[in-house]
Amino acid sequence: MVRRTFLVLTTAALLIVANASPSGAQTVVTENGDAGSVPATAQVIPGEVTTITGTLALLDQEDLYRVCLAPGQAFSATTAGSDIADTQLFLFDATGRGVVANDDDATGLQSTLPAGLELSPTSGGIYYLGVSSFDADPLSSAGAIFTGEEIIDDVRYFVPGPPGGDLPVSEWSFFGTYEGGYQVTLTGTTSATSFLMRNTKVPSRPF
Ligand SMILES: [Ca+2]
Ligand SMILES: [Ca+2]
Ligand SMILES: [Ca+2]
Repeated sequence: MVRRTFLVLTTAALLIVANASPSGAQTVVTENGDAGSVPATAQVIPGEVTTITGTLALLDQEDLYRVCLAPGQAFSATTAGSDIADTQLFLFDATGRGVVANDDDATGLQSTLPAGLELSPTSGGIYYLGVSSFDADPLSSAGAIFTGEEIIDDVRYFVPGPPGGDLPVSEWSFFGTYEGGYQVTLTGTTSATSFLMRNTKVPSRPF
């Protein structure tokens, strides 16, 4: 009986592990309450994610998610198909400093950071993805972060610039005027645990 119980538990555990990182499967993460506005309060997504769903409102103008990106530029994110009428997307590095952002993509008021975008990071690891209601923008202690602009394929992307671009996001401007649900569709994320295991050198032990 004890042995059978152990076998059942072991099988269940293996199934849970097998289902934890289904390769190529759709992995939907739902906003847990209200995702925070700065890295310390961001909602942590430890595994691969292909869709994030959440809401933005008058007193909830931006949501930040901590994700792990795979190396290369497979990362993409888009709010296409969201109920909320006008979004913005922001990518920050592990320190909370701005990397790249988009307000309106090629098709309208939703936001897209496409795969292979030359402004996207090539290094994998921890990043923060922010979605906001237009026109709530991230600020550092020195001011606005995304003040630089680059036009690629007729789409305007934002990059960090003065006065606040050298410092991490610490608050947001209070100008988000749209409310509603959003869905962010992503590619190029990975499990933070497996990424760290692959990229952490284990010191060899002397015999
Ligand atoms: Ca929210
Ligand atoms: Ca929020
Ligand atoms: Ca927009």
